[in-house]
Amino acid sequence: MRRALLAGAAALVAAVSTAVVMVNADAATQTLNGLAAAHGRYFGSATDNGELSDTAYTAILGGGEFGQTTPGNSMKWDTIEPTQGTFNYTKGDAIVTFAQQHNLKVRGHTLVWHSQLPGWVSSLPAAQLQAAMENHITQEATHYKGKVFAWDVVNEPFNDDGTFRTSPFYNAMGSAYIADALRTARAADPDAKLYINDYNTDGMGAKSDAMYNLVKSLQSQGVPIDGVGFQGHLAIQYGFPSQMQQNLQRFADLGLDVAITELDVRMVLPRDATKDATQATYYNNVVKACAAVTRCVGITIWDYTDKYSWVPNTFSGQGAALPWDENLAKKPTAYNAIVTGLGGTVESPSASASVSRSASASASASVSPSASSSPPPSGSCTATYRIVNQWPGGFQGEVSVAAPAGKSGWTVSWTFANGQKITQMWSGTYTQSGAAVTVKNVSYNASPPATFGFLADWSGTNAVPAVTCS
Ligand code: 9MR
Repeated sequence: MRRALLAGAAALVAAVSTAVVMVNADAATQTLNGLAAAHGRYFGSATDNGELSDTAYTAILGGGEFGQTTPGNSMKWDTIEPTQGTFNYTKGDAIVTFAQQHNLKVRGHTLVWHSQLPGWVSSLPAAQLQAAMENHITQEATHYKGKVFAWDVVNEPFNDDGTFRTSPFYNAMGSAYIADALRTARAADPDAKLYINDYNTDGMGAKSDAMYNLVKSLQSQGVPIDGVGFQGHLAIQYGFPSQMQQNLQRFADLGLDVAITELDVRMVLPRDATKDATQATYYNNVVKACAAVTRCVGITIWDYTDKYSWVPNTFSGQGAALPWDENLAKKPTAYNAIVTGLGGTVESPSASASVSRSASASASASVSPSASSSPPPSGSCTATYRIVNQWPGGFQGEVSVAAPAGKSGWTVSWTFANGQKITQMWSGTYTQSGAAVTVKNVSYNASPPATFGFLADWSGTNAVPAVTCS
């Protein structure tokens, strides 16, 4: 894989610099799923029932680019069991039928989730919740036995700070509902891979630490769990998740499959070439992170076209998150970044102006950032501090460190102006003396680029400090 990537990157650089037509025998037949399948993985897209009557849309969904699909809504509790004991599989079955006709494997999504729950579940007395949950799982997983290869058994069990999210299930059973759900799903469909799935767990951080600890604890109790899903709902304005590959790897090292289950990369509208190029590097980096982890079994984008993206309905003024635009046209930047991330090659830059632009974006994504035109002096480094998330009393921060190739070992320092106090750090070791903070690398990220993250307390004001790096 690494050889193929290096070869691809070298070929791309050659094509860009010489503007010679790069002949690629596979270009005509290369698909995202074909490239993924060459490494034993799938590349898929979510879909939904309303879209299946859009023939231009289904021509692409079922036309070979994808090898897997996930129903975006049609297997959720409110659709399947809208009133207690009455099951309606019509919508989920329609997706399965389409998938079977077009050679798409189906991930089942999702059996137990706090959202899209019918009112009757939330109104049940706590004492009846466990039986209702077990019945829902047993009925639905039995219905789809042999038709889905994996289930998101439990979806989004955590808050962003890593505490358990309250839900009717948590309120009635505590976190034990998770083990019970997994055991019930295993009994109903012993062949399906059983996953827990969440968002904002893509990189190292408090929330992914919580998922890691949960999974280890489930394993130590003998609870059936086969995989962890990382949704991958990213936004270019919030930065790329910290140490994504290492994060996926630590879960894989527990003997689990991992999967990118709902990938999209949104931006503040309108689109422009710079935002598209940044988005392309995000797609490229996610795909490369998965490709580098042997047990990363596949990648699903959360629908393939902006025409049917959930983003604009949820985040006002944001969108353009997917590799196909709202007219079902491929965006060369994002699409080619996925292709190169999967080890494929892109068309010659002379083929079209837009492909040329995307080729350079993909090339820079695949080539070491130390190739930057004005590198800082040897031995120096730069650090960028950002607030990832903030809530009353607490915040999550992240600092990325960049340096010319060859630097080994770094120290980042700053002085808080408003009494902030670090409480936890990952991918760095810190000392805080009053307002002064000093952070040094850990063994595995001594050579930049590196990123570390932390949780801290704050009150009143939470200014971004000036940061130095040496
Ligand atoms: O894509 C889904 C969208 O159509 C629904 O309106 C929304 C309702 O919550 O759910 C979307 O899918 C979510 C998925 O089931 C779980 N992770 C987050 C996804 C985006 O909200």
